[in-house]
Amino acid sequence: MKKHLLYIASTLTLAACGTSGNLIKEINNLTPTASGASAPANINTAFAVPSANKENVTFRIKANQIGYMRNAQKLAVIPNVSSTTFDVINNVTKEVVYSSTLSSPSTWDASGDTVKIADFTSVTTPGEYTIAVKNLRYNAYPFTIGDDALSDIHDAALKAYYFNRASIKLDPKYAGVWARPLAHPDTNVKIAPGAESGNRKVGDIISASKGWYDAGDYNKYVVNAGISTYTLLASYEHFSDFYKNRDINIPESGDAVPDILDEIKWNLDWLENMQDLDGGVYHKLTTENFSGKVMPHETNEQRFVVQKNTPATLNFAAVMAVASRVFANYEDAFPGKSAAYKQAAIKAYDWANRFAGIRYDHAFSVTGEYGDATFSDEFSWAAAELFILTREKSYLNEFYAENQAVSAPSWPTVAGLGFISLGFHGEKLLNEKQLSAKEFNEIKSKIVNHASAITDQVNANAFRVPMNKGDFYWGSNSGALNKGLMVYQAYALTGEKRFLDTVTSSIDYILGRNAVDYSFVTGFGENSTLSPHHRQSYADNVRAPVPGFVAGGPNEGKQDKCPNYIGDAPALSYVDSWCSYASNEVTINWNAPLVYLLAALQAK
Ligand code: G3I
Ligand code: 9MR
Repeated sequence: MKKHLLYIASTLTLAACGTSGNLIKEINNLTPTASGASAPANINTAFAVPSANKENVTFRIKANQIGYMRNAQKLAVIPNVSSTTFDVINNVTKEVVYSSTLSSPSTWDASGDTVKIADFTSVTTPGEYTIAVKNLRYNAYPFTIGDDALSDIHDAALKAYYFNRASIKLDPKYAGVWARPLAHPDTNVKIAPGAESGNRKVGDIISASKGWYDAGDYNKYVVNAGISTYTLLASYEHFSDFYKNRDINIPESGDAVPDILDEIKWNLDWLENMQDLDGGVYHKLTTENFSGKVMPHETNEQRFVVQKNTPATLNFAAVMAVASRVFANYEDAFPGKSAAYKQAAIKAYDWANRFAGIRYDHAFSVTGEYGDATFSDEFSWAAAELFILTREKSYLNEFYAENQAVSAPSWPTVAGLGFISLGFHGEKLLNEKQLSAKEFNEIKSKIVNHASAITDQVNANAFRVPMNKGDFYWGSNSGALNKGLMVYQAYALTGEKRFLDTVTSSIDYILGRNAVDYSFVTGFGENSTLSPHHRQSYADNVRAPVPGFVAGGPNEGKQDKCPNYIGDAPALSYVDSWCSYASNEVTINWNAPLVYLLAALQAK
């Protein structure tokens, strides 16, 4: 097994194998060294890599540091040296297995780098490899080619949600070195000023347990939970065979329900309690201020539910509608849940129609804002999901009335999610005559045209990645992933390989084919994110960060004003430090498309 995958795999299966105690102890005692001399041989040697700066990233080969599916496109970015060829080397035999010509140089305006492309798509024999180029001091970080190459990282990206669960003790059996006591039971949550209604007064207590912490902070936000929960539900709905027997070692593993649905249900259980009796949904469950850099059980500030509003309520309606159709197949395990989700969705949608223009008012607390000013996309998405669930034409009419374009989704821009669901269910709706052929074709062509534009952009890009100069905002890595998510829908509808190549490029970008030379997923890759803005990772006295989280990524806004950003260019605006909440935080909405794409590449 690859050494950089070892500690995560051992943590995922700690209880089952019982042999990894020493390894975990080694991780615990590990301290970073410049030389790497103290790093045990089987540990992620990222600890040995000096912190990145522009000088030491320029002359690295940038490639996916984890792995490629056997039949996937395989590209690496090579600095602009005089060599015109490259070699792929088998890391075990040290033999050159493939040599070919580099592309001509091309410049990426987002980073200022002039680079060449090495294309080794035709290497399909499973194994451990690296890439070498004459006159370059460093080879590529080692990577795997094989059908299982992305298996462990997928499971870790999904398991990251377990590590961010509120209202539960993380048992060492499941959490390994990242175990922690129960925190935030959230059974004693106050109605904040502005959140009162006929039957609930300011200061009244409600219970809204469970759910996932949003991010590096410990608050829970409905808008962001919406897109995150949807994307995980879609991952299950689209790749249900892939998830059938996947065991990610969470407390529910081994029950009659796929682990991914058990994990999702943890958040649905919370979301249900964020709906007021009148159908409206609170924006967030939060403290007034962000907590200190402490473990969750070390905080004890009062938590509140804050202001019902239109976008939170529509996010809730959409997710509950999807949950109702997905959990309909698990009636035995969760009797009555599907029906309850349906009722909650309809009630929320009706509330949003009655109160169609209520924005989030950020007056009460300074924690996460997730403020959104335009709600057409939320209406469109919720209507699409309610149509698929109920087959009632009025919802389809409302979907059309919003007249939304397909775009890569993000927390404030969710129209694309409705198109994903309609694309996936389109064939069935067509057969049932719920959609006309014209309607289905129109939905398909909107998705395909969008995916073609992204794919053309990738093919014209010097790094061959789905990132333009203007794409480096807060959470840019989720932008790369959500473009892949949308393009994958075109692949599912057409089977065209060029779309799958773009999806592979999204993943490759996140795992190392980027200007800063990082694998942005904690615990995976020789040079991976080590110091995310994640309170648990910071405060737990474990050197290794909680694994499986993707960092936000380069953000030219640099709102945190931290020192030591790798560079000023947009694609270089990243620093792997706790300080950098604007480029190095983790959140549930950024991890969800990572889970989806890693499943998609393996399940196709
Ligand atoms: O709306 C503008 C758009 O018009 C413009 O083109 C674009 C280019 O910069 O910016 C857009 O606004 C950005 C907004 O996100 C919407 O994407 C802001 O600049 C940007 O500062 C804002 O960042 C958000 C950040 O909170 C600050 O509010 C992130 O998307 C969001 O992911 C992040 O979320 C936080 C939570 O509040 C708290 N929990 C952690 C989480 C992650 O850091
Ligand atoms: O830690 C907070 C992080 O979770 C948020 O995403 C971020 C933006 O809202 O804010 C962080 O908190 C910072 C605060 O906004 C400003 N002072 C420093 C805090 C981090 O240490």
